[in-house]
Amino acid sequence: MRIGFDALVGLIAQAFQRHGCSAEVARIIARNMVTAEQDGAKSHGVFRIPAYLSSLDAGWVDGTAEPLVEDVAPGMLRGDGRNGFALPVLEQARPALMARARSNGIALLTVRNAHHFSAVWPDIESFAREGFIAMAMVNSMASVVPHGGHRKLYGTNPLGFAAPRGGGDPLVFDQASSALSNGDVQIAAREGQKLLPGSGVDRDGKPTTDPKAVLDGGALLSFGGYKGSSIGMMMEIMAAGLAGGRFSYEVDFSGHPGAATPNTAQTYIVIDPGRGAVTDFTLRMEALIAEIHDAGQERLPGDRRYANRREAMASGIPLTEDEYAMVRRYAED
Ligand code: NDP
Ligand code: PYC
Repeated sequence: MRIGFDALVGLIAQAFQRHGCSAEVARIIARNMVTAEQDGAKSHGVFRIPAYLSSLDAGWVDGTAEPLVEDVAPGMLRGDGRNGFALPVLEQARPALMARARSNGIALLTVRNAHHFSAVWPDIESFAREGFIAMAMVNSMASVVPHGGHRKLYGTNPLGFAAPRGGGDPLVFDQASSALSNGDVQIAAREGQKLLPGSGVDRDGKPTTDPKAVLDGGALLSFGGYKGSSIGMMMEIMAAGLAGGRFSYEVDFSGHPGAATPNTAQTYIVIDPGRGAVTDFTLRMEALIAEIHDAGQERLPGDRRYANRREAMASGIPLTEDEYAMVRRYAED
């Protein structure tokens, strides 16, 4: 079946309000989740509803938290999620962040004490639509073994990057620093698929391609060996370290059965490319992209999502009958 964006947001927001979120927070999370679903980012779409709601039910995350955003330096804002979700903090800080980037050339927002449980491209794509370069750095809960190590320490810690183009959709990539995200491991387990070799280890530290073994006491590996491991480390430093939040290994769900969302940290950097050395940054972007295509790379990061979005905007967001039934159940129960 297919469903319209606003109708799906309405149902999901209803579910979140039923589970203790304020109307504003419910709307922000629901819009974010439907944005992911619309783009075919299934690992962070409606699939996430039960885990979000069980975190709320466990009293682990405060769905009514009022974010605090402090002005600490001309190019720096400091956010505190007050144990709520991260997205309301970014939403509150967004106008000031853009104003600072315009006046200073660059602005940075740190967010501590906040739960980020989604993809990061929705956080930054809109900055690029306003003409900015933007980056998102997020740390998560321990599920990745540092390179050569023997226990999980880093989160799957995504890095997002967005830059404006000379027309059309911005160039955006958003990638976990692990071989794959926890969300995709869960989907692979549900669908009986194997993981690629080199993705994870089982509870004894032995390489495995079985997603259930990774989830059942095992761990993920970084993408690209020691290089990806260093990116994962950098996300810990740039998110938790800089913001004063929890490192991924400091997230302790044990007192809150059902808790799933990581209470960690995020850092966003927004840059005005007009302050760089070129007169028209987007012309340089187009020159680079033309060369990338000429060199043989057809698909750019974001192309798949944008194609899904166009189709969903024309014909509705595709959901399986099971997904739709799940959404309705949570909205109406
Ligand atoms: P993928 O490996 O699926 O994709 C990573 C990036 O590469 C995307 O921008 C994707 O574009 C692009 N891409 C994929 N295949 C190609 C290709 N063949 N050619 C060119 N570009 C390509 O994502 P991950 O599994 O690493 O991460 C999935 C999501 O999980 C991310 O959105 C991330 O933010 C989220 N996540 C969130 C966490 C959190 O703590 N909040 C933790 C970990 C992950 P496209 O999207 O268009 O396919
Ligand atoms: O898919 O790895 C993941 C993830 C962690 C937090 C949110 N998504």
